[in-house]
Amino acid sequence: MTVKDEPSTTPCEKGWVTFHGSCYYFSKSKSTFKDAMTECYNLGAELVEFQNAKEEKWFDLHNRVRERERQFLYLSNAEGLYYTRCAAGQPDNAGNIEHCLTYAVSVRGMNDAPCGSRLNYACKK
Ligand SMILES: [Ca+2]
Repeated sequence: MTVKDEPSTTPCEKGWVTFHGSCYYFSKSKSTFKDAMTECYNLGAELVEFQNAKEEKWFDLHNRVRERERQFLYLSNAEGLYYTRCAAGQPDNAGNIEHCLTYAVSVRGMNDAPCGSRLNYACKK
């Protein structure tokens, strides 16, 4: 879905943050998983999906310093994930209704959560 037709040295648009050749947009509002996916798609991006531990570390640090949000919706699809590190005890599919993945800054790891939960999200392109 992501179209990468710009050189990695291209600066990100206003409101986006650069890291390793990608641009990140941190939502100011909270959305359901479905709405967040649509929002990112409309911005020509996708929900954030870490490719490796370095990216996760940067994302985590960035949020601690600047964004102060506790949990982010995270891209999860049927194609499998490149990189996941779950928080302790997760995924637990609590109540049998947690079918979407989030990144929990507070515990530095992934957590499964209900898809209808309204959370912050980050788009990446
Ligand atoms: Ca959970």
